[in-house]
Amino acid sequence: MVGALMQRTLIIFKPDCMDQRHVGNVIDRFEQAGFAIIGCKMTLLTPALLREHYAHVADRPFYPHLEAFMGARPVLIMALRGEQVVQRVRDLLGPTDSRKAAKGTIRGDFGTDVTVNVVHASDSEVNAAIELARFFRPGELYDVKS
Ligand code: IDP
Ligand code: MG
Repeated sequence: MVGALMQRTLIIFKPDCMDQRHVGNVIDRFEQAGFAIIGCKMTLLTPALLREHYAHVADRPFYPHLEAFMGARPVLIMALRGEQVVQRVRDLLGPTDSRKAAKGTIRGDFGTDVTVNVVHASDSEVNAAIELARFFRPGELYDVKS
């Protein structure tokens, strides 16, 4: 499609999403929106990796709680590709605080609070590139056309 803005974004299915088995529901929403899965792995996020990934909040009082939550169990990490996928996934998630997220959004339907909020998604195209490089080697992403 001429002029279509194809992008990639980085998704983390957070420990609450894994424990409560909402992964399938969340992937279904991404697939229904037309996004393609171009990479996937499962990993236990280390304190060092979390401090890097969450550097923008690492000096906030809640950071130790966030690090403990995100490192509590192995999680699925996924790369998605699609038109305007960065902002459109953020729209599907809703705001950071699940309690303020509208019903029909992923956080509004499955989230608990401001920390325990189901899914991480990159917030800009620049950060998506940085985050994808943090979690995937180039050969681990498959830029399928569909
Ligand atoms: P985002 O995930 O909606 O992009 P960020 O501001 O990037 O939100 O914060 C990263 C993560 O840190 C959030 O998803 C949430 O888990 C946690 N977090 C953000 N703000 C707070 C807070 O005020 N209290 C507790 N945890 C927070
Ligand atoms: Mg963020």
